[in-house]
Amino acid sequence: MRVPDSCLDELRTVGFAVMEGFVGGDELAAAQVALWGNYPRPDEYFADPDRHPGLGAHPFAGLREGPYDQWALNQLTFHPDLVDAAERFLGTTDLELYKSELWGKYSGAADYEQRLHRDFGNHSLVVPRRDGRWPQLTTFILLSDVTDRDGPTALVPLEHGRRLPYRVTWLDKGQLSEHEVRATAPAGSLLLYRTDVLHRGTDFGGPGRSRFTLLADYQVRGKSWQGKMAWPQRAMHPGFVEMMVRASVRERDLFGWPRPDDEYWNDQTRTDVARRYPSIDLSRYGTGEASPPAGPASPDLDRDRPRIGPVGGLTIRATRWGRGRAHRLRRLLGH
Ligand SMILES: O=C(O)CCC(=O)C(=O)O
Repeated sequence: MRVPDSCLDELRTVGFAVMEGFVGGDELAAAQVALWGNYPRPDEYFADPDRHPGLGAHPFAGLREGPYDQWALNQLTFHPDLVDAAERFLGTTDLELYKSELWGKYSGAADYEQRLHRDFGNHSLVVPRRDGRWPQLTTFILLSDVTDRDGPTALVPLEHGRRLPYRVTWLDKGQLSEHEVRATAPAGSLLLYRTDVLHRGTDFGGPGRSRFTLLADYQVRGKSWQGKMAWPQRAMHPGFVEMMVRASVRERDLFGWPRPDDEYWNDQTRTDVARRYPSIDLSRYGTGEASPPAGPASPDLDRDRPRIGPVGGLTIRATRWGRGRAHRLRRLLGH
């Protein structure tokens, strides 16, 4: 479901927002089933936790970097409504998916209680700009219900954290706890927050509980001081090959794939890339077709741009890329 503007406004002003019903139905069910290709089901785990020592080695032991063997999970990390929300929040179509992680937690496996921190510590070499330029968007798609007893993320609205300097250390235990808001929501919800917002993981409120989330983070493409994962380092994973074969030109772009008009493409690279990714459709690469160009990197600049559309229910901005997108959409929709 499309992330409403009110959610993105909240993200801008409060620093975080929770949207219920972001995904549901078959999409959510397929992702939930796919979890069991990566983790033991909760009843299996709790029947004998000692059989799964790896999950309790430390609080981050349940983290799995993308891609995954399951398309149902991979595809959620660039769900069209997530990309659309990232485009609107970051104010540009020139984006990259800079991290995906799956996180399974089981009560008693580890102590998940954290102290408040901001995520820029390991998402950036420097610090966020306080004027909001080049923000990073971090998201959690909840794949299980998260009640107060299921280790919800606790977040502090920006107005209470803003005065604290941008340190990369964790706050003292209990500091600002009176302002914490817990992101409780049903499975299928989306938690969005910024890397300058204070937040922390919390522990479970009882035995036999578990929490499963899929994290997908977006930023403006090409800022060398920001990021977390290097996709080439994950490119030999079979899930990555499947993702690139099934993804659209736009979706590949989110991973930093060379754009259709990049001078990288020639007969040799098209032939050899097609060997590396069997059955990939490279027909649009190296054909002189315009690439998704760099949009403005400031939300304020982009928000003021004139709009084309709506086309197929989407409001598209009158950028070069927007015009191309509108044209392709109209062709697809037959008008
Ligand atoms: O798992 C969570 O709810 C938050 C975890 C977190 O903030 C972190 O590890 O940086």
